[in-house]
Amino acid sequence: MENAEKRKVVFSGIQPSGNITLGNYIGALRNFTLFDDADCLYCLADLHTLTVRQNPAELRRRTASLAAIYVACGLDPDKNIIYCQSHVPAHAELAWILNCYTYMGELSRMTQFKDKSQKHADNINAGLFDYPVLMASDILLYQTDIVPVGVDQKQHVEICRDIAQRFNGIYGDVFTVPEPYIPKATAKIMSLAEPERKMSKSDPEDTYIAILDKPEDIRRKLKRAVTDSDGEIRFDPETKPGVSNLLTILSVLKKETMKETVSAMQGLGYGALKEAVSEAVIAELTPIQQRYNEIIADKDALNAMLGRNAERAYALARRTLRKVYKKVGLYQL
Ligand code: AQP
Repeated sequence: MENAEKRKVVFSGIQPSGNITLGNYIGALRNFTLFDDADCLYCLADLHTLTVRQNPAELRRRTASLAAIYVACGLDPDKNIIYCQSHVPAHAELAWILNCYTYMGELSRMTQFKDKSQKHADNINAGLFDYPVLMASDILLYQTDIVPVGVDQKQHVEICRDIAQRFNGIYGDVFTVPEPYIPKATAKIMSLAEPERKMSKSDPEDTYIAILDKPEDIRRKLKRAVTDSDGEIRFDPETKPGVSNLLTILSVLKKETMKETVSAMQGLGYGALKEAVSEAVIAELTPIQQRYNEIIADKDALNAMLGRNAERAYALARRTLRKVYKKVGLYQL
């Protein structure tokens, strides 16, 4: 009975590793506001960004910017715990323990590791390999029930579940085993330049729309978005990935079904489709940008919010960490 009434815990995060994209927004961020009746934690995953070389000043700037974006997108920082991962040392501490319960073989199967190793062949560091263990720690520290993510992170949530189940199998029910929350239709927004690949914030600027892009940049980028040569507006991600990506963005932002969007666009040219997508994106992002500008202008208030929320997060994380230390046999005072 008690369990049935327990509020669900929701956890997710985004890395401040570049300009936050429309892909991050549609695939993840937008869904963070759906869990009104749960206890939600949303972190700025700054430790994760170090797996790829960062410019330190840029990283600091982007971290504060991402905090302001979270709030501007509708996350109330009094209701949701919005905090910086590196401000809660328990993330790194639990990661060490979980490293000892994770196998090299399972980590080497992670597609993100394979992709990023190719992308950063001169810096295939241990942190990049270990990324999923830190992510498992993020999630498990808070006894998380639900993890809203884009589909590219599904494999990482699965390995997190495996680690939790393995640990629980040895020591009893220490961790809640989380479920991913991945709305199918919007799980993956594709690159504007190579619509077979996902849109990523660490790719060149013209391949993505950033949440903070100006209207003229949004129009310019969408005008140049790669489509195809058959000229028909049809949803078919296999043979028409560029057009299908534009249709996905349009239907999500207009809150229509794909069928409605396609029939509204039927018979029009790609130019009209791109114009419609531009208008929808600008209409969605303008109010977010207005709120963002107000929030980022008051750095003291933003920092105070992050300080307060890091303490709230740490208080919760410590409970799990203490339990884990005890279970594995670390000497307690
Ligand atoms: N293109 C996308 N479509 C849908 N969802 C996406 N996400 C990322 N790209 C898309 C989701 O956004 C959340 C934050 O991701 P992250 O910052 O932790 O890392 P990522 O998945 O590696 O995102 P990027 O933008 O591709 O960053 P970089 O370039 O730094 O690696 C996640 O929930 C992710 O699924």
